[in-house]
Amino acid sequence: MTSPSEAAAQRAAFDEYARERRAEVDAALERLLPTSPACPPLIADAMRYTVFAGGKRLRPLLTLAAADSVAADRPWEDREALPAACAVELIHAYSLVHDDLPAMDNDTLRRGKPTAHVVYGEGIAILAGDALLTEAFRVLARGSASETPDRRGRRLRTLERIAAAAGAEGMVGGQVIDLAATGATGAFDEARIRALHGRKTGALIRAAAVAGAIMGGSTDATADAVDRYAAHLGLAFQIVDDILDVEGAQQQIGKTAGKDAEAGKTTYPALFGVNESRRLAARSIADAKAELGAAGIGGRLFEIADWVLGRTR
Ligand code: GRG
Repeated sequence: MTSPSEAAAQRAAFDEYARERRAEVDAALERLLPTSPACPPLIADAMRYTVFAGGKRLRPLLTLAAADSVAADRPWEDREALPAACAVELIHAYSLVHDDLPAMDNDTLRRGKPTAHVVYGEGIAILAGDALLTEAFRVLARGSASETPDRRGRRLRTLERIAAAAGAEGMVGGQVIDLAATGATGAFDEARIRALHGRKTGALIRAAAVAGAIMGGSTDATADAVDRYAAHLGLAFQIVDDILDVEGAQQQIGKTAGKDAEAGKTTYPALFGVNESRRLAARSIADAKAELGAAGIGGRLFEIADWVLGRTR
């Protein structure tokens, strides 16, 4: 049994770990995002506006924590997952910019700030999303003269996995299902909501974690266990997101609250109520941790699971 003081110390250590990894990611993103005069200053600004708007950095944290977990005996300098961590965050940023557009969710507020198309206009917001997505694959494609064949192979597997998660078989496919279903209240049962979320939110979360495992040098069996962990985690993340949309004060979640209900979207709280949704999220988190336990994977992925369940924004 963990005592309350031990639990507090563990939480503080995790907070410190997350802070350090976020700083690593932020510094790397700052380095790799294009600047003027290599590109027009307007697009450089619009890309940075979204990337540095205060996101939680869940996906890159997952990438780095998965790499840490499978390569715990190697020093941080040896870790090779940072480009993949940045790539998933760039893809995430693109997806939010495009999701907020008038043609999609038509949202004017995200992370407590006006959305990119409100600030830069629709045309530049579309192009900023395009450029963020493209830049992600540039980062993943970049090798080095000293790269070993093993690392090149892992990098290409990572690139392929992230591309599959972002495209028509993953996030884009999920967004298509979501667009088609908007307004069709009652059309979704739990299996269909799960399938929707599995693509729209889950695919990139899974790819983020698996990318870390691959770049950390894990075996296929360990990467598969990380994948199963992240599938449960992604579902819990989405259920919590749905609950926050019902319960969260706009100020706290930083986006327009109650949008799901207004748009007639079928969500977990709409299907099951808030209390049962909370129970389902907790069950998914327990399932996620069980996958790690069964595969003998330690490290920060456990604490990320707790953080996802307890998050308030
Ligand atoms: C436009 C192809 C395309 C896809 C968009 C991800 C997505 C698909 C839409 C976002 C809509 C949404 C609110 C989904 C719910 C879960 C989610 C992805 C929330 C936002 O992710 P966070 O909370 O964002 O990790 P932060 O702000 O922390 O980076």
